[in-house]
Amino acid sequence: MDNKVYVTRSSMPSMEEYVHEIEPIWDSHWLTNMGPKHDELKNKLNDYLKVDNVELLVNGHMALEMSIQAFDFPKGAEVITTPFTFASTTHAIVRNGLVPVFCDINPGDYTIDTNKIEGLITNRTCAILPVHVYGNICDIESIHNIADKYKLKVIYDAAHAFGETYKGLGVANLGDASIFSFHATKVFNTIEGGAVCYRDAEFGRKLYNLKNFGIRDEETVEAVGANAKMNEFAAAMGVCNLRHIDENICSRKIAYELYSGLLDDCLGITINRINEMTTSNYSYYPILIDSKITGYSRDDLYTYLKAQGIFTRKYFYPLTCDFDCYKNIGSTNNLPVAREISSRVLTLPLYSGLASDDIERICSLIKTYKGN
Ligand code: T4K
Repeated sequence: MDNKVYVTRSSMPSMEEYVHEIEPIWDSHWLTNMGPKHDELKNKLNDYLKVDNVELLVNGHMALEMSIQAFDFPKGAEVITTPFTFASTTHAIVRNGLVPVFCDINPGDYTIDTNKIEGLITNRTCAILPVHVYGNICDIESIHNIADKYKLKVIYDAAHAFGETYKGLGVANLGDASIFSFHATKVFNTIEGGAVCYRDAEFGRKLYNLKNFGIRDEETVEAVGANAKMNEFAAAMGVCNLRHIDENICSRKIAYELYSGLLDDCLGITINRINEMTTSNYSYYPILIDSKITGYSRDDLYTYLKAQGIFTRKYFYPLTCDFDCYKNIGSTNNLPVAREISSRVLTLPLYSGLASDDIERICSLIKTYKGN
């Protein structure tokens, strides 16, 4: 019997449901370039996320990269961001010819530490790019106050925060733009895919253009765009998965609460507490290991669980500023909390349909492990 458990598992509709959804594509022969499924998903997401403006893209990364491009920041301008994230966040800044300026994170929810942002602002700063990491919503009030004071754009990497609300407001409404990932590993997937929710109609027009080579009409190309369109098969997967999103989040919640109950009294293990103002999507289950108490390190536990067929992940280690490709990026010394969390965090398996037996086995392995 294969009793391997991975950090996540893609949510999928039944095969019959998906086949039914893609049948019209065989009649129309319309496979991509903003076809009917693309538009249907876009409209449905407008309703689900309660936003006025959604643009669909080929993946979350291009959603982020093209959003930054659509703001037309001057080359070499600085973007204040977090290093405690997936490679995509930092790459999207650098691939636009901009300079990431890394800010430390909070020890409680691992989002950007807003007390440390102002000290990083210079006359070259053009934007703040925070991440709602693991679906933990950033301190948006402070971020928006700083952005207003210094006239900076705010672009949220909301790749982990699909469908969440903060104080009753959908997170997709936050900032000048919020970017979502619909990758296979996410709470809501279109196989590969992403979206940008935004405020300004002119920004939306530019973004739409950029994702289609910058083409305005058959004879006019007005910007150096790329090809970042969502195809019809991906959109059809999204239409199906959106039908089941609430039950999937509910299943994740049950798994999340089972973990939290079982690990609550585990000495040396800190669990991620959800902010009471947030309705969570339960996208990840990070724990922090305090080796002074447990007697073993995060890496020891990772290796031990792997040997038992439990494939946890070190999301997010290393910090992006420590990647080989960013060795000469400038000062990255003042990130004590990010460094500490990154060296101690382990993300446990969490997905819709994860068996309670598996969660109990994982927690029992953690609770009985004494180190090597
Ligand atoms: N911003 C942030 C903060 C992000 O976290 C991400 C992506 C992005 C931006 C960019 O969005 P996208 O361009 O990806 O839409 C995964 C995902 O590929 C990536 O989307 C995600 N963040 C990141 C945190 O995790 P890997 O390299 O760890 O994935 P991988 O292939 O090791 O898969 C993890 C597990 O998921 C597997 O062990 C099994 C399961 N799985 C995987 C795939 C590919 C499935 O069940 N089905 C699948 O099809 O990056």
